[in-house]
This record gives sequence, C-alpha cells and structure tokens, in this order.
Amino acid sequence: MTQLTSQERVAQLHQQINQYNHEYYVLDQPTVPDVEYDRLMRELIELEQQHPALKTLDSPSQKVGGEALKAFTQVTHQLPMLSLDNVFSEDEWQAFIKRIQERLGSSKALAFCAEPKLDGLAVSLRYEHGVLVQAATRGDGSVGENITENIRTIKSIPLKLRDSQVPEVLEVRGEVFMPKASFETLNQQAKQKGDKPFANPRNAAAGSLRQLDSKITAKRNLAFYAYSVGFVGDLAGNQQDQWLANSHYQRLEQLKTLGLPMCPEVKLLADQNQCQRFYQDILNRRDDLSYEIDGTVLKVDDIAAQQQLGFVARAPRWAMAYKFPAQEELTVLEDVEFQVGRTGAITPVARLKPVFVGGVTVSNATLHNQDEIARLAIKIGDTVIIRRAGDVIPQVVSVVADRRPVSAQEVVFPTECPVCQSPVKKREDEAVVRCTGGLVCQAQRKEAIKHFASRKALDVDGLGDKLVEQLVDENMIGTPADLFKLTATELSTLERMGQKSADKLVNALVAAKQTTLAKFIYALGIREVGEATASNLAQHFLALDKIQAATIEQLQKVDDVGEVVAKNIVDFFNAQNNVEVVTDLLAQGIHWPEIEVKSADQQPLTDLTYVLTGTLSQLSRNDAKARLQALGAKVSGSVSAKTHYLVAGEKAGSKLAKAQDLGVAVLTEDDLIALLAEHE
Ligand code: D41
Repeated sequence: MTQLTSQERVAQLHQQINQYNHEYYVLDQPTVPDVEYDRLMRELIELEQQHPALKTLDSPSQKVGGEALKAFTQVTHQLPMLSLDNVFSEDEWQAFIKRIQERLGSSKALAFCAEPKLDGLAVSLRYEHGVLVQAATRGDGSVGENITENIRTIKSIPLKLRDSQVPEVLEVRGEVFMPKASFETLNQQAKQKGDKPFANPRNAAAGSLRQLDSKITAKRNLAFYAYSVGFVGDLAGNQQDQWLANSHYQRLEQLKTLGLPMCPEVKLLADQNQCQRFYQDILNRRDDLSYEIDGTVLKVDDIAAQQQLGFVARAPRWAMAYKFPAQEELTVLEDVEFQVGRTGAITPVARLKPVFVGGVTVSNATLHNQDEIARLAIKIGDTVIIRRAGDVIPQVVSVVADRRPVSAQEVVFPTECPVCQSPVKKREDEAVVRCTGGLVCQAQRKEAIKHFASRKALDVDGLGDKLVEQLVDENMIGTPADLFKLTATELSTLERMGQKSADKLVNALVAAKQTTLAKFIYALGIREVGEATASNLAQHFLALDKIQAATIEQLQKVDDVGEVVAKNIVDFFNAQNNVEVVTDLLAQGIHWPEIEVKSADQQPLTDLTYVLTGTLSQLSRNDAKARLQALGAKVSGSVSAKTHYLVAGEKAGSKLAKAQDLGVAVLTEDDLIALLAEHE
C-alpha cells in the first residue's frame, strides 16, 4: 500500500466516517463495530490537531451525534444535552478520580451515583404543569428531533406526572432502549417476513423511534429509564433549581416519585473506592440483565461539587462512562479449515488474525455450516466483525463488504472428508455435511473414543484427549473396546508415559468397566442421545438388548424421544460395526447393576413436577434431576402454572422471578438435599 499524505488520509477519513454516520444514524444499519468508528474519529481529530489547516468546517469531527431527519421537526434543547467521556481501564478510571480530587482540592471521600450504561438513545422529555408536552432526541446535543408522538407510545413514560407540586417546566433526560426479549421477538418477526434484522437492540430502538408513523413505534415495546434532569423552572425561562435535591441520586429518586422509571441497578456509593466493585459486579451480571448495557456511568453525587467541576467542551467533568471491553471487533479471516466431529459433522472453522474482543484474544470462530457461509457471503481475506459476548463462543457477525481485497478467495466446501477421504453426504433435513466414513475415519474414531472415556460417560481417569489421539495415531486402538485390551507394557512404550502412569491407566480402565446402563448408552455416542435421554432410555427399557431391539414407535414412548432421536437410535443399532463394538465391549467385561423397578410406594414424588435453576453447589444438576426422577418426580425445563416446586440455586434468574410471579413454591438447595435424604 502506498503511504497517503495527511491531506489524503483526512479526505479518506471524511468519506468513511460520513458513510458510517449515515449507516448508523439514518439507516440504523451500521456495517462496522463502534470501536472502529471511534478509532477513525480519534485518528481524524489527531490529524486535525497536528495540521490545523486540514480542520475544515465540514469535517465530521465538528459535529457529534446524528443529523436531524428531514421529516421530523427540530427542537432546540433549552439546556444542551451533554455527552459523556469514556474510560476503558482501571488505570484510566483512577486517573479520572485523581483529576477530580485535584480540581476539588480535596482527597476526602467522594460519593458517586453509579448507573449501568444503557445501550439505547438519549432523549429529553419536557413536562409543563406536569404534562408531557414534548420529547426530543439528543441530536447533536443542542438541536434534536421532535419525537413526541413516538415517545407517547412508550408505556413506562408517564404522560402526566403523579405529583402536581412540580415547577412549571421540568425536563427529564434519560435513555430509551429495547429490552433484549423484545429485540429477539422483533428480529424473529423480521426474519419471518424476509426483512433485514437489526444488528443490536440499540439500532432496533433507534429504528423504532424514527418511525414517522407512531403506530409502528407503539408495537415495538420500548422502555425508558431517567438518568438526569435538564431545565427546571418557569415558562418565562427562569431556572428554579432550588426545587431539586442537592444529590444526583436523590434527584433520580425525586423523578421516581413523580412516576418516572429509574433503573433498579442505580446505587449511591459512599466513596470513590466502591466504583470499581460496582463496575465489576455489573459486568458479572450483564447477561442476566433484561436490557443491553455497554458499561457503567459514574457521577459525582454532590451537586455543589458538580458545579465546581464544571464542563470541558460538551462533557461534564463530574461524570464518566467506564465502559466494558468491546464485544465486537474487526479482524481478517485468514483461512477456513474443516474439522470432523464425533458424528462425522464437518464444521468450517474460521482462522482469524488474533484480535482482542470481549476481554480475551480470539483467533478461531466457528462458521457452523455451509448455510452460514452462504448467509455471510464470506471469502478468505475478508475483514469481518467478530462478536464475543459473555461466555458464548466467538461468532462471525458479518463481512465488511467494502473492505474486501481483490485477492479474496472463495470458501470451498470439501466433497470428501479432509481426514479419511470418504465421500461426504448432506441429509435433506439438515444443514450439516457429514463424513460417511464412520469409525473408519480417524477423526470420528478419536472423537468417539474421547466421548466414550469422558467424565459423564465411562469416566476413565487419566485418559485425556491428547492420549487418545496418540493411541489412535499409533494404531494402538481403533474402537472404544480396544482400550480395554491395552496392557501396561504396551502403554509404557508411548512417549511421556512411564511404567507408573501406564499401570495407573490400566487400573483406571478396569475400574471404568463397572458402570450403569444409562452411562453406557450415553457413552456409545448415538447422535442426539445426551445424558438425559440415555437415562430415560435406561429407566424405560431396563436392559440393553431391549433398547437394541426397540422399534421407532416403541422408542418414541420414552420421555424426550421424538421421531428424529428414535430414528438415530435404530440407525445406530442397524449398523454392523456398531453392534460389533457393543458386543466387544461386553466381552471385555463392561457391566452394570440391574435397574431396580420401584413400586409406587417407593416413588413418593409421583405426579409432582420440579424445575431446577441456578447453580447448585453440593450436587450436579443432572444428579439432582436423576435422583428426583428416581423418586417418581417429573423434572421440567421451564416454569409454568403446572410446576409444583422450583429448586433455586445460586444466581437464579428469570425462572425464579417467574415462579414467584406464579406463586410456585421455591426450594433451596438444602431443602432439596433434605427431601432426597428423606426418601432415598
Ligand atoms: O445509561 C446511559 N446511557 C446514560 C447516559 C446514563 N446512565 N447517564 C448519562 N448521563 C449523562 C450526563 C452525565 C451528561 C447527564 C448518560 C448521558 N449523559 C448521555 N447519553 C448520551 C449522551 C450522553
């Protein structure tokens, strides 16, 4: 690439930023993540500082916020709506505190009003004589758009304040946002109609507020939380701040008593040292909140101190957005590789130029299947947006089309298995392509054996993934049954395997032969037969040969077994090589105790439905479920009017709330343990 002159680069930045502004503010369809926009804007401002001659009146740096849409009338805010400065790290946050203390000339404890930073749109609501008369977007901070009709449709915004003892004019500032659940529903509807979904809840909220037809807005389920006050005074324009409390937090409570919604997470912190903990706590609970946030906003609580600190440019010196690490970043797709899973599914994996996103460095992301590659229209060499939210595995969100290099390469799906060269096949009803090699395929073999030995299956202590791969690569084993034929002498020939470890592994294999029917069924790795289904099959049929001989119809009588799973089970036992492995395993001495059939009086929880939620600390969720079921209880995944008991562990979320709503009895983990102890 040739080096651009500063002038050329500034022109390029103008063009790019203007384009991104248009996509973001007018189309509500951004094509790059916020961090990229921020980087370009920062670069432009720096260049303009170095070369003041390049700072023109039409530079995008000269206006913040969106251009007003033509169709809405304009509103000049009686007091400007300020913007917020950002910090991204604890160091930057501490530097902010230090600056404030220096300005205030005191290092005394400073109380903060701490709020989540809602990812929505800032608006100003104007009440005259307690009646909502006007609502406007923030716009550029001085002039916004009149969106009164749309705001009136938001259910949580009062059209009339609850108290008549208010100043003639009261402006309330806050954030309009779309709750996560409403966003999901809206996007699902969009997909069904073939419309383009919104990139995130903020764009959806923006798109909904910019409807010229407020009937559309009314259907969108928007919400609002107040975060400060604007002008307070009389109609002649005289400010009457004496009506307001002298604490920011108390002002929000004043608004609350007037009927304006206040975010329930807002806290008054007694001193600055509690801010970091607040930030961390909100970050930890981010996924459990019903609305999207992108950080916290921390505000000096004392209004006198706020006034003493004043403003820089358009941002107050007394407030700071302490933002979470960006969840979306740009990087380059360097290659696509194909992995073969346990059931032969061939998964395209994106190899990415490493990028820091959502708090970790990401260099791989799954591309799921062929349909996903088609949906993304992705090519190798493309610049892509990567998203990593919470503990969810990184996803490729989209391709930045205008950054495609001429050298970009088509992604070619293999027609044969990249590991065993067997042909691949795609079932009509599935999106995935599979290797047809079965246990001939080294990859499937490895995965099948890893699964067989894993903790929830036969739980072979000390047989890790790497060791399985080594054993298969050395041709020492080909099936799970071969594991039990390994001798300590053979094992000790492996690299990094001493006599002691070899003996230990052989002992672990002997111990693993004693199992349960449920674990054995699960260990076979039949497609879509997870732990719960395996346990249901064992309870229902009681013996392996009964399951092996069952028809699709008979299998469907089992809880959780539908047509697809029933067919997978029949297919599995119809394959000769699978039957051979099962026979071989039994010949190696795998065994399990007979399942006791409990009589009705041994099943005291028959007819009762339980739901488990949150984290249990003394037993696993699966264990709890199996033990409740053994006592005759039904264990369901969701709370409804038919639920008898909800067992709520740590960090129980929406299910607990729903149970409380419905008046369903709630048990603690200790209650559950006592219940099991009583009946088992
Ligand atoms: O939740 C928010 N997005 C939020 C935004 C908040 N909790 N507080 C805010 N406080 C302010 C000041 C300090 C200027 C009253 C804000 C914003 N401003 C804001 N939102 C958009 C631009 C500025």
